[in-house]
Amino acid sequence: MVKKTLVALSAIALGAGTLSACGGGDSASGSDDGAITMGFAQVGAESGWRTANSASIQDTAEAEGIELKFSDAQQKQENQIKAIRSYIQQDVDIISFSPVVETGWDAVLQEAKRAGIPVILTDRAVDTDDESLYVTFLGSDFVAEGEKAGQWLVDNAADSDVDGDGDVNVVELQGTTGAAPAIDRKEGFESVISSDPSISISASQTGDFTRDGGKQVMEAFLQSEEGIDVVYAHNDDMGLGAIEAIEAAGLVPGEDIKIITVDAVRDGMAALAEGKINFIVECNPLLGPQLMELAQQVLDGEEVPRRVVTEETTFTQEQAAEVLESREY
Ligand code: GZL
Ligand code: ZN
Repeated sequence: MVKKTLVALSAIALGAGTLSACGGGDSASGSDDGAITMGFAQVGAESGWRTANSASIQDTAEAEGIELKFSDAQQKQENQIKAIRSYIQQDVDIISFSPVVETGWDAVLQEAKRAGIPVILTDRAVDTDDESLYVTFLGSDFVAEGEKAGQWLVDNAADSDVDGDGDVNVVELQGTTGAAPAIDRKEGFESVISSDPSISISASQTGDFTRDGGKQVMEAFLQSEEGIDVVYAHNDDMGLGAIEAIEAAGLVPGEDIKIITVDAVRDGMAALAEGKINFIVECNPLLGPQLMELAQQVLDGEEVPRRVVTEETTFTQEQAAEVLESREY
């Protein structure tokens, strides 16, 4: 009860502009030293992006003196739901998570709401009609990422018709089925390539955002598909798996088959710099600083935007070679 009253008071006090920034003992926190306690339910450790994302969250919490309870769901929704329930039991001040898939969250988010614990979504979105179930969503615009990938292909269609048959034949390695980045990156990519009738997706299958998944699906595509010109992988890790399959088939990745990926993690950028990938759309995993700042603002009763979109760009092979040494992840 104490927490709710404090949050309510801080919101009122803020209105009068008198409350100092919380954290100095007058914060709405469950722990006695005034530090914020956050429960974070992470998707898993499936990719280089996820590793960098987890490090950013953990490092920032430590630097900010935020007590972080952190769990890895091995990409299983039921494990994330269990973790969120345990945070509710432990009466943390705030809950944050990256929903592995878009649907199936209303029940557990209702429980957090009834417990008076605010929720911040990071990275991936949920598909819900009840907007009151979370305070804000911090993450990338995945549709825009797909559009950027599609635009590069439209701009480079002639060079991408590797077999010269007049058609640009794309095979697609999709991310985790039902995940916001997989749904949206597909939507954005298709919306842009539809402007060029010579470009089409001849096969599309999930590789679950992992290297092994990308390798296995690409091996199957190399058996089943004739005249593959381009691979569009929803993340670098599946693209790197596809490179292994392409090389095992005696083909040269980046030349015999063009490769477009999303993330721009170090291993992807190294492959781009050496010419095995042709274009990467960045998806920034370093959400820790913005997440902890939003958490502080929410617990101080401040208004926060409903949606905070992360800044990110794209890379060609030349640009990757220039920035590789200075990349943070
Ligand atoms: C995107 C993130 C995706 C990455 C993948 O924000 O959810 O999940 O693109 C990761 O590498 O597995
Ligand atoms: Zn072709």
